[in-house]
Amino acid sequence: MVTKNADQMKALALKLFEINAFKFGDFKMKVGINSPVYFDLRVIVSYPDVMKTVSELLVAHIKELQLSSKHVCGVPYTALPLATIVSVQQHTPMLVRRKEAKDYGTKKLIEGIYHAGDTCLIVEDVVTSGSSILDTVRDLKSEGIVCTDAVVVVDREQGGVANIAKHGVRMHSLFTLSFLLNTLHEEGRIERETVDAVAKYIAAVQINSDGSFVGGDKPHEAANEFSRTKLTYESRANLAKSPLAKRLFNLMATKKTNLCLAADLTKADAILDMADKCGPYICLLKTHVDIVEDFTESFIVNLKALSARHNFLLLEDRKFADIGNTVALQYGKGIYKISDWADLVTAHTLPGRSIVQGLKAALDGNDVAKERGVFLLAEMSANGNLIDEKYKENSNKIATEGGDVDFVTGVVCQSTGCFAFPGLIQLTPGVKIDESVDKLGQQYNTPEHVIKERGADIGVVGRGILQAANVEKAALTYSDRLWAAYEERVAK
Ligand code: 5BU
Repeated sequence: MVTKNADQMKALALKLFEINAFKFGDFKMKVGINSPVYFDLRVIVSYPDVMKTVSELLVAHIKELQLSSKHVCGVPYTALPLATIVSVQQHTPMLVRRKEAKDYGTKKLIEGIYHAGDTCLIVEDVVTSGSSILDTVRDLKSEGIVCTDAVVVVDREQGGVANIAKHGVRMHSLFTLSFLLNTLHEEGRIERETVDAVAKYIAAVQINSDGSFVGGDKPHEAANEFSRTKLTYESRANLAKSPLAKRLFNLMATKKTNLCLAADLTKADAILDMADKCGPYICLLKTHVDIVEDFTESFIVNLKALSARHNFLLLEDRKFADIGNTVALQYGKGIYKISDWADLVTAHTLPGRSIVQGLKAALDGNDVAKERGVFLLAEMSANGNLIDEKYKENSNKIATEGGDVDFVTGVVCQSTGCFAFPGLIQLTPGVKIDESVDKLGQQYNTPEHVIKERGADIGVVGRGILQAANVEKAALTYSDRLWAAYEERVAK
């Protein structure tokens, strides 16, 4: 670890977290096991200031350690731009290792000018087992080049140091995973619980350089322990990228409710009455504003007042599905002016990323932009719906990758497998105490089933409450049962 520039190191750690160069969740790794933490330093090429800082720190590190070599060589591909900057800044010639030999011309694996006996410093972004470093070292060695040291940005502390040392290569890392975890915790970005869970995972999952695990099957058990459904809403609030997700997670945790009421009634007064009665037991009130027959602006004023009085958020279940331009108009204009009052909306992912961009565009320059969010639909409760696995996978990508993730609060879906990122909220409709179907294809599950088996964070209940003889009592029962199921789910 670098000892100098402590403030710069801390700032860089926070910046890397901010730009999603690493995240927490449940990620499939190359070695065939899931990991609670995932690094993707490929994104840094999009942030020249981060590239500059990382490469400056690498150069400082090389100087501090007095590592002198004739060449530098980056491990393909992510470390190539970093190695390039290091080479230029230090005036040290670079070598480029091809991943595959060309099948024409020179068939060379190593590009650049070198002689047998030359020394070469390896540059790498993230080290897990160290096997990628060893692949590069092997090819350099086969040309007679001597490699004794590697500078790396992040050491995941899963056996890499020892694995490469066995081949005579010393690893010097800017960051260890422990440093990153502790820094994020000190700066209030993640809970102690997350630090401990990841540390436990890392200790249990140590990898040999051939990709096998130290300790046989045990690592697989450790990998299963850290999934979004095991974490508390408080700790997930800290991991959320969307301000609305943070707010909703915290609201749920303090009010101790994960119930969303679907207020599917057609008269404004009936909705307001329901909101007043059920308000104390819900975290969200879901509307379909286009079914209200006597809509007026005062309905919205009254609904907002109830949401403030009882501390719940408003979700307009508009299910936007058009091109970005139309969606921006539907969200901000027309009779309902949804963006003026709905904290959250729902949208289909059918049009692709432009659906999120369209919604965000409607808020451009608006003060409330940071107080809005969207739930993306990745699955439906309707019997025979057309959503398939590929659609779900792509919906997850829209929700978790790219520049608009701060607007995505969660995912509307029916099962745990739709997304893994713990900073998103799973909203699951189709909840009723008596599991059944309705005449129009709705399929119901119990509160316990959706929370414990299907990964729901919030259960949406409409007719289960609206048609009850005593709606307040029904809301309390649903709220209690959903909450108890959540507490059981996260209990160790
Ligand atoms: P119910 O009365 O509990 O069946 O109402 C369910 C609500 O959730 C209703 O407003 C639907 O529009 C909404 N819903 C759903 O039921 N299933 C889905 O997959 C999605 C939304 Br998306």
